[in-house]
Amino acid sequence: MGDKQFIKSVCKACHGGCGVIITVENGVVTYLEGDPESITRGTMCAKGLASIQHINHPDRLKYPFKRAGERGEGKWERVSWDEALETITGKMKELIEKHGPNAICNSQGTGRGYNRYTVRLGNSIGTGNRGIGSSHICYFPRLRAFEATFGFNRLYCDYHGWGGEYPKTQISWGKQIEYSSSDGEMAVWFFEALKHAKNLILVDPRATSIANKANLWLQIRPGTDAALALGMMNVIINENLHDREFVANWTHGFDKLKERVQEYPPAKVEEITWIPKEKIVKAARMFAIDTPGVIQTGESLDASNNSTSNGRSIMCLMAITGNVERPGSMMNWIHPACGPMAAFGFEIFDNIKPENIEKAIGSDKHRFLDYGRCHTETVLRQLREGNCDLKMLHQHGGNFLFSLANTQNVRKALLNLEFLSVADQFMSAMCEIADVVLPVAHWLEEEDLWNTHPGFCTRAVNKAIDPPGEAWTTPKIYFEIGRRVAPKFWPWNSVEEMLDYQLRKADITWKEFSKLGHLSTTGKDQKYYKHKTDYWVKGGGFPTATGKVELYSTALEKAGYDPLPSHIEPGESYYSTPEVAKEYPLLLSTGGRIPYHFHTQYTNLPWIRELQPYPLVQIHPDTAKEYGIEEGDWVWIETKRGRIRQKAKMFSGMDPRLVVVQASFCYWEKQGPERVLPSNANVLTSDDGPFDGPAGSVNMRALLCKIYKMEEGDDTQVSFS
Ligand SMILES: Nc1nc2c(c(=O)[nH]1)N[C@H]1C(S)=C(S)[C@@H](COP(=O)(O)OP(=O)(O)OC[C@H]3O[C@@H](n4cnc5c(=O)[nH]c(N)nc54)[C@H](O)[C@@H]3O)O[C@H]1N2
Ligand SMILES: Nc1nc2c(c(=O)[nH]1)N[C@H]1C(S)=C(S)[C@@H](COP(=O)(O)OP(=O)(O)OC[C@H]3O[C@@H](n4cnc5c(=O)[nH]c(N)nc54)[C@H](O)[C@@H]3O)O[C@H]1N2
Ligand code: SF4
Ligand SMILES: [Mo]
Repeated sequence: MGDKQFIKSVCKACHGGCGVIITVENGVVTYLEGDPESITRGTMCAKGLASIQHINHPDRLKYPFKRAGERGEGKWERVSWDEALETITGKMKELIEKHGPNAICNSQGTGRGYNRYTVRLGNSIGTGNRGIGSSHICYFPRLRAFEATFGFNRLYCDYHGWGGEYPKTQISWGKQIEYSSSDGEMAVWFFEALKHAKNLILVDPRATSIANKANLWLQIRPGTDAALALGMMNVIINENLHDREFVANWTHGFDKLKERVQEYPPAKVEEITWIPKEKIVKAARMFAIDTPGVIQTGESLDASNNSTSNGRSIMCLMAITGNVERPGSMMNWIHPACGPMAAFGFEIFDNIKPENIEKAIGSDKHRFLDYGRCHTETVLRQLREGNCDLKMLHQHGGNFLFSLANTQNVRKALLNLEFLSVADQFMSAMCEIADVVLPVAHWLEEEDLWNTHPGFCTRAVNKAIDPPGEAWTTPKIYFEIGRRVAPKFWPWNSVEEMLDYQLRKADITWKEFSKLGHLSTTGKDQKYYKHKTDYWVKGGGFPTATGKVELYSTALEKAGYDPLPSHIEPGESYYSTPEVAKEYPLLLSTGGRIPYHFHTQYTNLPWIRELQPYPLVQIHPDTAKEYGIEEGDWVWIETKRGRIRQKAKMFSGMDPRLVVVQASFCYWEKQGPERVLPSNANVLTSDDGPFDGPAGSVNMRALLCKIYKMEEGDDTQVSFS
């Protein structure tokens, strides 16, 4: 028998976080299992376990390629890493020389644990157009709302009981944590804490898989969350159920918020949200009385043209009930000694000249975008119109042909870039239209630091096997690009030195850390009630301009926006566009995570494909009957933008008017338009606004559509327009 090794690491097959033990036999990964000693207590999911099929997939990209024909023609020439990198960085230097750094955008898809490298590269180049992508519909609106309200960018649900108490009331608000384990809160922690909870309130248009555990389901009309939160605060404040001590000592603008919530009495909120007013009152009382409580918030709140108010109103609800920094409530975790690792990207932010930040495309209209970030839809429109200052995109993971609104328009825009380079593990649809493609290693093949969102834990990603062919790890690719284009900010002699640098404050080297596995601040080491100490402000308080939790946001006011949250109707709805509703009479929501896909990923892995071979659209049985549709029928879903087909899945746990399509379904086995278009939810979405004012978010979860059964033979060829 050959040798057998057990390596501890962290799964990154989603946003990541599960501790894993990898079995390697004779240089081959033969088994993956959860690490019972890790903070995720031995749990893993189908996506993570299917990583064995991912690493061995025959279609993995193994070498760098340069385009040999027209963009998107599919002709490639294999090149050396040197040539690929010189081509990319040569173009960067040429464009900086000619137009300045804002001509370059360096971006990524969803968070995969390497955000800090992406940020550092952008900052080291000095570009104000630091990133396009989906951050404005995913997480950033919430982060910015946290910042505006509390002065720091995140409060997390205290599911851990470290302060001696678990939440008594949990609200799951537009989030399926049980599937998504996202934004720093893992399903395993949520379920553990639920055992200790008295109440679970579900705020979701659908009865999700945890609905049977909830004592109250608020079946909300998509896109009306701010109205609900304001309505709940109306009840709480008018019934004097708010935490008077916390409000008096630690908040700013309570009187103004009190005035604002008078515009949202439960009867009116019922009309807006379609939730019976009795339930709104019941939820408000439950959350205010049965404390401590937590609210886990999800992406649906961000993918809305009212994203800032969605986030802010829920945060005000946390604050007026005193559910801040108290054991069992919402917590800002203390960072471990190696916190500076997360700052690796932002520590050189000053390298971007203020005038370049000011010129970030679209940031004049959406002034609450992340620092030095441009507005994606504005950039793409300018590119299509041929008048864009941005000329080059270097993209590391992510696939905008699936993730951004209005796929046909996105593709046209990307083709108008002067230069596009993409790093990926497969020849994705975005790689297909690139000039240079770089092959990337999988997490089982790399060494890196891993910081989970909550920031109380940093872990080591340890390499189990070599990458295929000439694929390189993510840190190595960034390091090699960085040192060529901005050597001052990438001064290390090796990747290992760069990892050591990130760990310097913890006084530990990468080699030592790799063996140790993690650095965490958990249990009694966590500090609660930090606002009562000198932690943020000497003498106590929160790090905002007023030193208080800003119910009334001075930052939003200064930027010229409404300082208080309010309801804004979705851009396309029965009420805002009744004329569109005549032709498109059903409500459309796109997205809602499923357990075994990660956006476009894993439909090419046999184990995963077997679990669900086709994309599924959820339709209420009454509606299906009306349209002559049966379980398993192929159905066309059509909006003003286009149409797609998915298979009907009967689902009675939602309003009969609602249709929910699966997002990001990729036919990896096909090429060109047949891979991208047939079932892609973003063929249906609009890139035309209205956008959220401060954050520029697009609505993905509240649109209008029509549906009809696909006749036999009607699976027409699709083409790029
Ligand atoms: N398995 C898996 N996990 C993932 C991902 C994945 O693709 N697959 N993606 C990752 C990423 S990038 C993200 S951002 C997260 C997202 O994960 P979550 O934030 O958990 O979001 P979703 O599951 O998309 O949606 C959660 C719920 O919102 C409901 N919903 C829809 N519209 C509304 C609305 O207007 N109001 C309210 N209150 N609810 C609404 C949906 O019915 C759904 O049940 O998941 C991450 N984790
Ligand atoms: N209609 C609609 N649209 C949505 C959503 C929705 O719910 N509805 N969700 C939105 C959200 S929340 C998000 S975050 C986006 C996600 O959208 P993206 O992040 O843009 O999309 P992904 O499909 O996750 O990108 C996957 C690509 O990254 C590659 N990849 C995977 N791992 C790595 C890696 O480690 N390194 C590199 N270089 N490449 C890698 C994969 O091979 C694949 O080609 O989609 C958004 N778009
Ligand atoms: S939830 Fe699944 S994919 Fe995500 S880190 Fe855990 S095992 Fe990996
Ligand atoms: Mo996301």
